[in-house]
Amino acid sequence: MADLILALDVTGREKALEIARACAPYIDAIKIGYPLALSCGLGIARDLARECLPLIADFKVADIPTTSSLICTAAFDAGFSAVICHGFAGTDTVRACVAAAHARGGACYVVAEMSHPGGKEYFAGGIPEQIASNAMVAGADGIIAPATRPDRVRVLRGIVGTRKILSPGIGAQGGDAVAVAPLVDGIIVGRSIYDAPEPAAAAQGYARARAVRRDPS
Ligand code: O7M
Repeated sequence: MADLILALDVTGREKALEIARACAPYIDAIKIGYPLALSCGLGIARDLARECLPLIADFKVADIPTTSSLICTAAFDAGFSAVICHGFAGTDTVRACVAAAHARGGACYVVAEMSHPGGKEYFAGGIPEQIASNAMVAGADGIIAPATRPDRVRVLRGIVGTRKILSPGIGAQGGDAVAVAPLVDGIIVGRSIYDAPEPAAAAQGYARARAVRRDPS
């Protein structure tokens, strides 16, 4: 079973709350990134708390350890239950993010490889494998790996074992939910839900992928 995570990349408070409310019965978590947080402020986490779903702060933190820790702590203090950081900033930065997360009973996920075409430019040549491996050493709860490249998800699964893989790139970026869901712990879907004529119906459709059984390999 893979969770369905809604990437709520809209830029208005009322629109965000309306979509979250409509989709809540079909999703397992909401991921909030810069578009919503910068347009509405971190207080949006308190507003969304009424849906009683885990809130993931996707700030792709990638600074020196001290600054990264401060960013993560601000996210947890605002009501988020997980943060996402980049792995390329180094293992010390990842350790700082993990420590900030675990100090508040939260989780930290590390971007190991990106889903867009340009993601192949620098997330290549063994770097994603190294990032994933370092994330495990740093105690991260899981990684982010691209639904647009299931073969790469399989390779990274070999490194992270039973720790979580959350996978974006479904729908609008071309990734297939049914193909990727058996490989991961969470599928991340944004535009194909929030830009749909009926977001709730779209979320309900993607929720079917949650029932796909995990690939035993
Ligand atoms: O379904 P979409 O394409 O509208 O949205 C995908 C979401 O996943 C969006 O919030 C992106 O910022 C995010 N994402 C990627 O699309 N690709 C990546 O490689 C990594 C992420 C991500 O979530 O990183 C944490």
